Amino acid sequence: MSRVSNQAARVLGMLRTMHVIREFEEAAGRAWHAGHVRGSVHQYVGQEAIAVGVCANLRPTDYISSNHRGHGHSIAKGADPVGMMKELFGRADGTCGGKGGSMHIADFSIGMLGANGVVADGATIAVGAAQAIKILRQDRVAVTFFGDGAINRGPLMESFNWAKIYNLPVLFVCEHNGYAATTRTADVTAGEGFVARARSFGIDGESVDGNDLLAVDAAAERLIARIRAGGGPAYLFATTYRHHPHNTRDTGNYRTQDEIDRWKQKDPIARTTAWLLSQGVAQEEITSIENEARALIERAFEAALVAPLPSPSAAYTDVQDVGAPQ
Ligand SMILES: Cc1ncc(C[n+]2csc(CCOP(=O)(O)OP(=O)(O)O)c2C)c(N)n1
Ligand SMILES: [Mg+2]
Repeated sequence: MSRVSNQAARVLGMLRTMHVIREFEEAAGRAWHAGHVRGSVHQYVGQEAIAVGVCANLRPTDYISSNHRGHGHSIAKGADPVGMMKELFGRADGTCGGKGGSMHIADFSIGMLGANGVVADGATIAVGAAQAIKILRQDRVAVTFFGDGAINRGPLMESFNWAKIYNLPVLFVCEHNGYAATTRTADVTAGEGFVARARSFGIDGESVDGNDLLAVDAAAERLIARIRAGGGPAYLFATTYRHHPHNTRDTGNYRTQDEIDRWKQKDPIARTTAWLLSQGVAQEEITSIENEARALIERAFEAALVAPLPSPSAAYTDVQDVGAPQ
């Protein structure tokens, strides 16, 4: 590596993860359109700086929970993209044995408690984990990623309330991309809005430009340090944009091309790259991490194509049946 500051070296590592996420998401979209993936795929392209900036401040023992747009969160927390691609393809050696698919990737070995197809329900899981951390007196934090659409769902309100009442070590990360599927969230959010909603439960934090990796990283560092020190729940409100439609089934005809183009100019990867170049990182170094990410995901795609499907008998394992009659 060329001689650069410690911060530039850290940011270069984060850029690497952002590229892996982007390549993964583009490949996942191609895989869906080619018929290799059942259900639908919600791509995280454009939002990478949030998952990466937050997870860079977490330890392997910390927990995250996620939503339907969870691939980026999983990769940022350390999940293996090859296992994840196999999971999307429903293969036996996928992250969850091929039984979860895109919206239910979980990997407890790295503290990834699960993506979740039910809007806002991931928050309840993180709060439950944070409650366990507190009861067991562990030195851990839990983070939950959710979209601006979750702001109007009851489970999130219950999560805010419970987290505050019990002063739990949990960071609520709202990824404000302006839309809940085809609906503009500002049009359907009553009261003072997305930040006031958390504040009404006594939970405060920071609002950041979610496409600015350095800003997300710095805010997450401050908030997570406060939580670790016993400060209780905090809120990170990050504004961003998804480049693709809501999911691979969506035509996306409720957004103008002009709006999409304007946001693409604020692309978090391009901005991070520009910052690194200004810090003296060589272009070749950046190109090489980009190429490595592409090659990794190409390998993941090829591996997923030839991986075995689960045996039919696997349908009867991993089913939660605690205490049911024999
Ligand atoms: C309880 C519930 N209601 C509706 C849906 C259908 N649905 C899936 S994603 C989504 C929009 C979510 O928007 P947001 O939380 O802002 O996340 P984004 O997709 O923008 O990342 C909706 C309405 C659902 N999955 N769960
Ligand atoms: Mg949204």
